[in-house]
Amino acid sequence: MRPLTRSADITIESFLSEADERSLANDVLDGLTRPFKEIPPKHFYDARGSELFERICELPEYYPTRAERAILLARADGIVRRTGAGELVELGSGSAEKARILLGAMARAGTLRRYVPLDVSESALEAAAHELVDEFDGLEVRGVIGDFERHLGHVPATGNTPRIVALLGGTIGNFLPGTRRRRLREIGRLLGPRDRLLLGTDLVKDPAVIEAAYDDAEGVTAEFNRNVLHVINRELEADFSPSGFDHIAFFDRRHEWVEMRLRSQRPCTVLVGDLGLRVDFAAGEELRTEISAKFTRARVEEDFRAAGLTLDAWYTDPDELFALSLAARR
Ligand code: AVJ
Repeated sequence: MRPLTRSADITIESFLSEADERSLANDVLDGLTRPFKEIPPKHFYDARGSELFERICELPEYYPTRAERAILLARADGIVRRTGAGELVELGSGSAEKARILLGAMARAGTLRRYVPLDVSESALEAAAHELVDEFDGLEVRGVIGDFERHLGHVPATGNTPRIVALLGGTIGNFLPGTRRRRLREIGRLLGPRDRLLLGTDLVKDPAVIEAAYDDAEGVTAEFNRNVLHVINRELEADFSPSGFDHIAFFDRRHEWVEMRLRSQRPCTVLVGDLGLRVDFAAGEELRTEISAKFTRARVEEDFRAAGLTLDAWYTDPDELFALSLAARR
């Protein structure tokens, strides 16, 4: 643990270690030596990947960010009234744009006390913390630099003020069903009896709408997808040729999730220098880079139930593109 910033209102601590830097190496070693190659989506997000993702959020085809924001704007006051929350714990806080809406509602209700962002990006967390303490009088920020798959134990315990633990943006959809329920159960352990989980989930809809959101006309998502190859090249001394891979995105109706893949145009051999690994791709062979699950209310309720949680409130936008759920520990 390394205290990075300490001012009157801001404390930021890092829990990233050498073990975490091995995470990409381990995932590449496991994922590229399987019969069906796969790299987990968390490795998209270096500085360039995060920038590309921000651009995706503004694309006309990519509806989830706007839909979720519309729900938050319409419902934040109601959510705060219903929960009495004065603390927000946000898992994967990024630029804290959504937090601002919830913190604003807490300020209006007169309950606002503390914001606990958890994110892997130190720079994003620092910047957000300073902006928010300037904006909200008396706000305390307790930042945790880490990964919510590994560092939930460093989130401070719940106190006297009811809190909202938020996992927004549809991030939960990146996990396969079993892992998803495990993550939800772990997150549930952060909840006291009066606390609530606020979960953002993209909803099942016309596959054409979903597929367009993951294969935009401008090609930003394609570049975002290929970015994982740039990350592997740089971090592990690999020699992928990103332009030799086509961007694939399709809605799997049976599993109700979007898959993104990278398809090798030609047979090729990739060397991953740091791992002493040689990986062969056949012509047309695909590497899975992301699943993004789409939900129905029933599916969310089943996942909560299996994770020791229970649905308390369900909010959607008028077009039912996206949903926010409040859940309590059972
Ligand atoms: C950040 C995981 C919610 O799944 O929609 C956007 C990532 N991938 N376009 C999503 C993403 C392709 C996004 N999440």
